[in-house]
Amino acid sequence: MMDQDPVCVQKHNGPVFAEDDEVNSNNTLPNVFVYVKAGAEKYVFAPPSDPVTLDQDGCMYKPHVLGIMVGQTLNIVSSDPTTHNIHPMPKDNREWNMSQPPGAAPIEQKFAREEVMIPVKCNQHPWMRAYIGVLKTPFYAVTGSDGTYTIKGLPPGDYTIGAWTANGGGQGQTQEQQVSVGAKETKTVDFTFKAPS
Ligand SMILES: [Cu+2]
Repeated sequence: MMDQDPVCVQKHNGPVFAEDDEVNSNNTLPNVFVYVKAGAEKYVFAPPSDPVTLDQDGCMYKPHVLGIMVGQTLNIVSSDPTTHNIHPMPKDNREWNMSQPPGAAPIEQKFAREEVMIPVKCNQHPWMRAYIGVLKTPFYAVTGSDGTYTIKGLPPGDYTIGAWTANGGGQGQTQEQQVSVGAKETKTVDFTFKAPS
């Protein structure tokens, strides 16, 4: 229900559904954050100079789930003619909230520590949610509309792969699996989540 802000309603032609419990047409999940949870600590990576963009469009965060590296710039923009108030709610990073009126400059922020996941809300629109995974390595991905993900460039070794989804009746779910990767080897790691009861 977006009725409290007519500007938000205007951008949608029909009903809008909660993104957290979305399921793909092939019964897989989008917006699962998959990442190397352990095993890559000995490698040091500089954050990319390219920012990660978080847009607010139709009073929804796009993307709904994103990964970013420690020290990489998060570039927050708005495509809406209404005021948003972006409010990440971390446990291990600094908490802040900033208003962004229509036409305001992008907001640039960085995260100093690893954290999976940081929920983001909007203090103006209670339905708005995004989730940010912050890592020291570039080894993460978010599943798309076919439920797949790809993590490339992992050096040979033994790793713990973590997976997080908001799907789960408001609680979210996490899983992990072990995998060994050899040189130039490709491995498949599938996760199966339960439907919320
Ligand atoms: Cu908002």
